[in-house]
Amino acid sequence: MLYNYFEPMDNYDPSTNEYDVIFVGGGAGGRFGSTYFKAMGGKQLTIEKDGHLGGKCPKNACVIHHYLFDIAVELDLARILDDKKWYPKLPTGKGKVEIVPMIEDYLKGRDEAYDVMYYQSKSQLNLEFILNREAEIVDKNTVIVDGKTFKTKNLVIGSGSRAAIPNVPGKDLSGVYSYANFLELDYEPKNVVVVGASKTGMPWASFFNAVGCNTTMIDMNPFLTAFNLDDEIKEYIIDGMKLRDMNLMENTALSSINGNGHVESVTVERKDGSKETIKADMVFVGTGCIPNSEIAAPLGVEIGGGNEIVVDSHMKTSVPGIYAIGDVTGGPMEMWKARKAGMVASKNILGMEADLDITSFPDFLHTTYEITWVGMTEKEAREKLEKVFVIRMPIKDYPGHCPIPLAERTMLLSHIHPGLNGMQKAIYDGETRMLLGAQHVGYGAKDSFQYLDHLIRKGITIDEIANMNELFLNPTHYIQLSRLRAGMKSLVDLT
Ligand code: KPC
Repeated sequence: MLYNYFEPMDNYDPSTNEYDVIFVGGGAGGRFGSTYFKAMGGKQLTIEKDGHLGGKCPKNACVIHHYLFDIAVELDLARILDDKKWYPKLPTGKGKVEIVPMIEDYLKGRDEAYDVMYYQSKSQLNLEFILNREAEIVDKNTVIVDGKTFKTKNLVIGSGSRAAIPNVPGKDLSGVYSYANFLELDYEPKNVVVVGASKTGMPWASFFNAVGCNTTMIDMNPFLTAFNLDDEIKEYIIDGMKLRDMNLMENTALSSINGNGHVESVTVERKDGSKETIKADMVFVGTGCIPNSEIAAPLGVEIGGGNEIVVDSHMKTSVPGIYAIGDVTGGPMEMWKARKAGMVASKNILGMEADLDITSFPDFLHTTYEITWVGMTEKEAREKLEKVFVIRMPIKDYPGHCPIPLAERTMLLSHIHPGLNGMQKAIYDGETRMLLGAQHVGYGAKDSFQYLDHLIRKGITIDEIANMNELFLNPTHYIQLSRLRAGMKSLVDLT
């Protein structure tokens, strides 16, 4: 290891009289903003209160989320094929697999990720930074760290967000977790209630179920309301969770968490007022995040109703010279937004006008499937446009079991358990022939959705997609399915 992240770590030139910009927060926004600023020739300093760069992504958010997803996918296949083919029999009953050793492995890997962040930031990107100490913001041009004063022309706040825990009785009992303290888990839960069918709640619930916990997931709204997916895709996702024996309760609110010291049960209330108490030794809360704007409030910047720092598309706050980026500016609390916001703030500070557009973006969600989407749903397209053309797999009215879609990771399911091998569709404007949107449930498509987002913005047509060079078999079947219809002047659905 290159450094000890429990110790203060500095990498700055103490002779600097004044910086062009100080970034408060060395998470994704601060690190990418700083890097862009430096690359454009500006002088930056990044101050991070944690002992590492990269923020919550490597600490307790994106990376652990994907780590648990990967394990859930492996275990999902092992459960589907338990004691069949060449799969061994899982431990008794539902086959509880221990979580704590997984966390131990994760923490070892995390140290190395921190180390890479440090090495890259210092040795490759030549960033100036201070780690493991709080920044005391005096005014927009003055920041104090450990009694030392740093002067700056501009300030960028990237102080992130924290887990929002519902204010219900029992919220402070031991056994109540969110992403933020999950890595402190030191026992093996058996009965887990996940609160919030969110981007965090869904994968964590799927993970708990896959390791063999009796898992209940509740949400006060109908499931997946917040996600821009067609109903048939939502049904496929939820049916997949039910098939795997999860207890799913939508339109159900958390009333209280009960126990004496430790969680023993959870009381929930349905929309019709009926209540139910569910046995639980763990509650996992996935009900969103609150921006950490408190650090900026004394500066007089406008704070919104969700505790976020209000910014314009240039990442400017209401106070000239103060910018804010990432989660602290509110939703969407996404990696692309944090990093791009850092870049946009840096450009604007250096006089190159740039805007952050958050109106549309590709998105994803995990259960034991990877779910990705971009652009318009079929429903939205049909409401807005005269002629809509859709391609879809599996084939809706196929009389037998449809083994397609099939590609890496679903080959076995396609052949042994057709129906579990995913669902996908793409939506075109039948008039202009332009791609409007796409949705995918399966594996391995997430990467391509980043590029699909870009291609949709560029106005890619079915004819151009039909002319692409596919790598067959492929997780998204969009190229070949589009080509099957692209010869038609007037497109006819292939669903
Ligand atoms: C994958 C990994 O460990 C890095 S987490 C990314 C943090 S940053 O690059 O600052 O957005």
